[in-house]
Amino acid sequence: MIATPFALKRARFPGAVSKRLTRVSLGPLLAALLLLPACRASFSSGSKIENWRFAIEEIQGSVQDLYAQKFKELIEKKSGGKIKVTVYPYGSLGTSDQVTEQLHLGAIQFAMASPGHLGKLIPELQLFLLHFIFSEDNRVNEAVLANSHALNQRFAELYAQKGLKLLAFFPEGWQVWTTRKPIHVPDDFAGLKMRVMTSPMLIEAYEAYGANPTPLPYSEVYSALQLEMIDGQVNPVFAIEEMGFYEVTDYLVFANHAQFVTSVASNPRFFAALPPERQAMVRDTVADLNEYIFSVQSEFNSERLKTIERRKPDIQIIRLDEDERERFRRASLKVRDEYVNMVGPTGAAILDELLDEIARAEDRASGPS
Ligand code: 6CS
Repeated sequence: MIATPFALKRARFPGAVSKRLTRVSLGPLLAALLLLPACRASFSSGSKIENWRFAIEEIQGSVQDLYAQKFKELIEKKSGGKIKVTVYPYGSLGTSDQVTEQLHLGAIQFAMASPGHLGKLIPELQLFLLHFIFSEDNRVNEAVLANSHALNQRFAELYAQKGLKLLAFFPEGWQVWTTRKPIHVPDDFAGLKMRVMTSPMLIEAYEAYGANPTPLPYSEVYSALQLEMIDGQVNPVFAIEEMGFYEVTDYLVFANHAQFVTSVASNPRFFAALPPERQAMVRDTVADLNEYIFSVQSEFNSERLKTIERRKPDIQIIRLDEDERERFRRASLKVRDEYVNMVGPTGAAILDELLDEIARAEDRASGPS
């Protein structure tokens, strides 16, 4: 395999046994898949059927899974059965970085790629990892993510430069801290080993609060919590429930400091070779999925909080008040400067444009209807 910037040194915990890892056992299909020609055609009753592979970064039943399953249903229907979409849940093809690499190489045609990991390859993407950027009104965020020029046009170019085709961004819910101690102000993070995704900006984001951030792939988080090699982690509620992180934590802390945002991407050579009507079919399908996936994440995040409370009645839920949030917001501001230093003028311009778009979307949302 060629050397690419996707290579990631993974922290390991020898001997760690986790039931979560059995759900996300890594890589068994990987080698076989890479041997298959991309987009293999098969014959059924004399008609040619194209196979499209779609890898996600989450397990079955997750927000990303529902997205990919709906994409599959719509594409298979719209193509009159001439296209078959196979969805690969997290673990079947490896970590997020490995999935991105397979997309880049053309072994798969579609994948989810979250800025929390993809920011290593496209540093500007790390603006999604800055805190207190997005609106507190998630409907505003949904509209901005779907329509933003800063995000959809400017990032399309940056993805293309790295051999990826950006199709869409969508939110998966508020990031929630899970910890073994209460958190109310930045000082409460002092020395806390917080697992973060693997993009470097997240290290800066949590160092700003005095924490000791520890990047790890998703598949290793449960065991690391269980073995107390980390003190906490951060993810939306639906993921905290389905990955079982709540089982090995005492506090869920809601600061509404950041949305978990992901992107849907395709292989550019595959996409460019599609006939125009199929390209349009993919674009229309992705556009149609915005509203659907927003409802899914919203419902999952509220329903699964109830599930967590039912299964673990002694879990402590902390919702930061406005004064507490303001202390975190102030502590986070210097990370915006670090972002600009890290990514340079293109990223700075995208950030400025995005902040302006969010402010205008908030004005529209609060204005007379
Ligand atoms: O924490 C992570 O690494 C993962 N979290 C979610 C909710 N989706 C994918 C991502 O890789």
